[in-house]
Amino acid sequence: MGSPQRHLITCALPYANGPIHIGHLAGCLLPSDIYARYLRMKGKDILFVSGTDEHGVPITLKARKEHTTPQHVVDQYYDLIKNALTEFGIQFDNFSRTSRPVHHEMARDFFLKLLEKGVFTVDTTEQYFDKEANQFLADRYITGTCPNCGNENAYGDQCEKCGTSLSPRELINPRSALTGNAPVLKETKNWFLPLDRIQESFLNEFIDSHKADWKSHVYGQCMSWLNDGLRPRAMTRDLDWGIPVPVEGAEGKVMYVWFDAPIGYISATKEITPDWEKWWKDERTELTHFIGKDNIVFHCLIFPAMLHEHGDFILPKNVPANEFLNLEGDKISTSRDHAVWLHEYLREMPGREDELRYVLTSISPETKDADFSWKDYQARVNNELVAILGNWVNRVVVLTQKYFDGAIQEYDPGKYEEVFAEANEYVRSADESAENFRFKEAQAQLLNIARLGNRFLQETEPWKLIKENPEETGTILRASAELMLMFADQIMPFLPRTGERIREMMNLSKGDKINAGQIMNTGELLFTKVEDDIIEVQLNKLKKEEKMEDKNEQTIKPEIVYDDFAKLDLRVGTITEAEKVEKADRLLKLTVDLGFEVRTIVSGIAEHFTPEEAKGQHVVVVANLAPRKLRGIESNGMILMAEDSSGKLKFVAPTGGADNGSPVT
Ligand code: B3M
Ligand code: ZN
Repeated sequence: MGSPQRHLITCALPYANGPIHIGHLAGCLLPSDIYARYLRMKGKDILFVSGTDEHGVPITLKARKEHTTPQHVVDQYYDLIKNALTEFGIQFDNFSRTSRPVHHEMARDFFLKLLEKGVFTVDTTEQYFDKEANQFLADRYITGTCPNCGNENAYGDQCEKCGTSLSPRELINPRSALTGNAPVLKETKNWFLPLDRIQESFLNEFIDSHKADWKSHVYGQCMSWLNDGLRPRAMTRDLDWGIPVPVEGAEGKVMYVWFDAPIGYISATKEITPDWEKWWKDERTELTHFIGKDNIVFHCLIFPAMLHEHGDFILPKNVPANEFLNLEGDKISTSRDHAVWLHEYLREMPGREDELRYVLTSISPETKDADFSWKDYQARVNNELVAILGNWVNRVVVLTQKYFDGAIQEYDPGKYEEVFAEANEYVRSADESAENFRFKEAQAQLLNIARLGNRFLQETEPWKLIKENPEETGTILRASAELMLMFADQIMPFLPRTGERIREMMNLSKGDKINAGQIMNTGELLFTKVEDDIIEVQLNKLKKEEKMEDKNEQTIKPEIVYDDFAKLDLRVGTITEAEKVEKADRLLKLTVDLGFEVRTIVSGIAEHFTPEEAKGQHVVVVANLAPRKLRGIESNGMILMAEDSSGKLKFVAPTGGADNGSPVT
């Protein structure tokens, strides 16, 4: 096989339906970034891609919950996610979006190729349907009791409690996530990937060939799927959000989100290089997918099946999935807001990016679930980063300043052979670990260089030696500086800011070596202690979130500035006419008097108000919202509503009244 010429590294595409939390970071974002940085550092030709997953039910459900459009949801979260990841130092070559034209085109071509090759089977089956919402209930639109563990809130595609992958028909007591109603069965036609056939012709052998080189939990999960026997899986859905299925007879259908999303890795590559085919079609590319364990089936079985059947593309060489990260002994949960959100961490603990990287790698759930706790975070930062690493670097800098005005001295490297041999051994073993995706081990090995550095100072005692032998003191500090530089360069993939800052302290640009006479900058502390109050604040936040749990399921939307608010033109109005919209159970067509003009507004409030109840109501209207067609009717604005704890909507109106057309400021 020979060694690979280039490395293509992918990280699972987070859904653009919420911000990033530490679970995402520990699951795949951080390990993929470390691996990419590591290979880059070794001078390999690499490409590191990811992006947001902008289709699928998670997006539309979120939009529904926030009374907004899926487009608005994905636009908002793409920016939030991308900014947070950049600030945190995840260094993608491309962080794309599956809503981009390049991706739609790529997914369409992929689908058509499979169609042309006769890969799909077409089948009409009965699927759950919500009569009231007039919609098929795919994946997460349906909830019910898990047949495996009894969790009453399992989804139609998966039980998040026990991790079992499900199909809607397996749920006990199914309910629509839209209305809560019991669904009915209705026939619909779909395009299936015949995984049963592909298992025999390809997947059994493919997985078997990775028995030795894949993580055992990854291989084990694949084998358990294969032992159960794969079944055909629908690659199309009756939904209105996603990539339209480019086939006659499939009008109104979109691609299954798990069909299009992994193709996003290919699109993200094509988007940034005309040379994209060499990355995807040449066997000398080594493809590695970083994911969390809930994505194993899609990356180890379904996507490889798609790639194999397509025929033009390479297959993943490894899929080093991580297990789950818990928080304070409890599952991370978005709906309960039991999470540490990256954008909040960056705001509340500025300058501490590398600390979080360090801790998350130290506890990385590489082979089993792990727990993040703030007390442990504090202990690791204070006892390891501050006491071992920070202290060592500070001592070397301060002593060099004190005895030599910062000038690094001449030395005879041969004299410290043993010390350097030990440090080299840590580097060698860290490399070996990193190459095998054991980043926790690798980082620990590198920290041993700092331990060695401290020990070296402790044993040679330059603060005593300076009186009788300044020359030797200088060579000890020089050897220490060399060790520090070695550490700075090797730690870069793990703690990039720290590596850079050590070089800055030594006044060395990237790639520079130390020369005698080189002047170090005056030191600044690399790390500061995490005091109890910082930790208390974080712990209280989690407690508060739990108390508020029932009352407030939603997280506050990302912060805006006054100018964002000032863009809204809010006006008081009166509903003068209201009627039902035909064949749309949720919609009312309203005529609203704004004083200076009369508007038609279509509003999704029909489940909450009869036309009679709506008529005569005072309301607040977003008057400058771009017009939008709903069921063929142009809607000019939006009515503000408040949702009470039972989910019932109420009109928002000025108490005491105000004239139609009055601005709301
Ligand atoms: N959007 C699912 C997840 O966040 C997901 C991954 C897609 S990778 C192609 O679990
Ligand atoms: Zn379950």
